[in-house]
Amino acid sequence: MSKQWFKDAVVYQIYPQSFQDSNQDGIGDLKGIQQRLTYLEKLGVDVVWLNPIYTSPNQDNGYDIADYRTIQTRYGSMQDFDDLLADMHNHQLKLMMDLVVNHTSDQHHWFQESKQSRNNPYADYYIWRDPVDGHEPNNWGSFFGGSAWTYVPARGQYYLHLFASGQPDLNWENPKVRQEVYDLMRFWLDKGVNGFRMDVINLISKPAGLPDAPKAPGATYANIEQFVGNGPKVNAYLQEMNREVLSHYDIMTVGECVAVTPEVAVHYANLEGTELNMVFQFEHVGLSANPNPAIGKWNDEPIKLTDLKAVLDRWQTKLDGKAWNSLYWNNHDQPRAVSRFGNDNPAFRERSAKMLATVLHMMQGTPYIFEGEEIGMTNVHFKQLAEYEDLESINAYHELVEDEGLVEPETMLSYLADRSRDNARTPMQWTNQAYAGFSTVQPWFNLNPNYATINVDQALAQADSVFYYYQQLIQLRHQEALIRYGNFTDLLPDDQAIYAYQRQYGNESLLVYANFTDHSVALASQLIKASADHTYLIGNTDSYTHAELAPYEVRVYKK
Ligand code: ISL
Ligand code: CA
Repeated sequence: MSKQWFKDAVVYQIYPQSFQDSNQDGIGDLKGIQQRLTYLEKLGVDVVWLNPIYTSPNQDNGYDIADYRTIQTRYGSMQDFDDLLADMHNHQLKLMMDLVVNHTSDQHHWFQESKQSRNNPYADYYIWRDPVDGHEPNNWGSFFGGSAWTYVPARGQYYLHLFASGQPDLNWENPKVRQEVYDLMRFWLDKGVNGFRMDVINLISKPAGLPDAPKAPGATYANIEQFVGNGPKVNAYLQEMNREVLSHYDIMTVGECVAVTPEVAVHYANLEGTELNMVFQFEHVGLSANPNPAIGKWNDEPIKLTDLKAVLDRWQTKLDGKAWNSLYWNNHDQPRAVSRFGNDNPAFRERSAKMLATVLHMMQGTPYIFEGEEIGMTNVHFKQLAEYEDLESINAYHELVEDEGLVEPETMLSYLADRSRDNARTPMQWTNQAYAGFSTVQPWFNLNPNYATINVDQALAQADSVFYYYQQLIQLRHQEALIRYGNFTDLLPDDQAIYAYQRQYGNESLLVYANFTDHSVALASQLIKASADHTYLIGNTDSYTHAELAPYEVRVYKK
């Protein structure tokens, strides 16, 4: 069972440019991370997932890699990396790297060669197509706006980029490309890294023939999010990668999978371990997208609890015994959990952050905590476009407001405030001092002004802080096989206010009752009865015998 440790682990995600600056240039770096390892140890997490730190022109904050085997200078040197890895292992922390191999940067030397001609050694490393009637080969829109194709006169052809034009898609049909990827994976694994988070890995095999995708009325290009995922050869490629690389190391893998359903995920994350250990699915964070498909994810409507429960319940029950779940509320691409699913009003922030943490950490799967989540960091609530940094947000504003006129400026700013990826990317709030202890100079990206009250120092000084609550949840997971492996039943799937579920393992039982609203809600008699022979385990108030749940209250009972 030595290869099963991923099921017992809790992962902490570090967005390196926003975690800790050690050399006072305003950008987080590897030495900064090293300085904070005792903090992570105190929290009790087992694994760190580090977003990309490789050489990159940073068109997409490192998800455009120009050299897979060097460290981006602003983060430090390879020596700094080796030191960090060794020190993490000293602190009993494992390190999971970000593997971005659906695409490279257009600055990668493979692409620099590939674009020169149709007959150089790298000519088929990317996806090139002739123009059709003088324009793009199909109607695909990129995830970041505009066409997914860019024309290169030297070849008289277009190349495919599902993301920015600076992120050309690799041609996985070419066996040489696959071997290059396996080689670079071995490079990091041989250094002793403990796993990979694989960026958009279910996009590596494209739909056969690259046909047009359905296009929404009013849109210039087709939204391909539901169209390009899970292509015909993706399982074969992952099995090959597993045979050639993954199975030779004792590591953990999680594949970020766009448009993935439990039916498909049971293959990717199968318990026989022939592909990956788990996937990141998008169904819960994709709820309350805009009703107009041409506007895509941009909206500012709250999520309906019954919809949220339906999604999470489906993943809990359909993977049980067949595959393994990942559990997350947020990451570097998502708004902050407490702002989106809880309530970041000071009256409810801490209580709702603890409630959300409990609901997630008591489920079956491997929990992921995004930096700052453990102190209840909130969305930044920017008011102007000029405050944004993320190309997805900025491009979406220009396209939807200015080019297509589909959204009013004020409305779009409200959508961005609610959903922009930049909400996750403001620097970590360590102290209430200048620049929040992240740096001593103006950081690369604005801090959330609420660092004056929401910061690590404060959390460590407050006995009942969100931080110490996460610490307890992590300890409980480590102690209780019931929490790690028990099966899952939703006790009230149709309730609009309460999420109540049961976990069972052998003759042990766990009950979780959570109020997702800002008002008190009576507990159904069925729930009171169910808990009668259980004992109280953890919760965010001391009202655990009351017949109603206070606003955002959560209680866990065990038998
Ligand atoms: O961020 C998103 C939600 O709006 C998605 O469109 C996102 O781009 C998609 O989930 C893929 O994300 C991953 O690959 C991107 C990178 O920009 C993201 O940061 C990364 O997590 C391209 O490499
Ligand atoms: Ca720095």
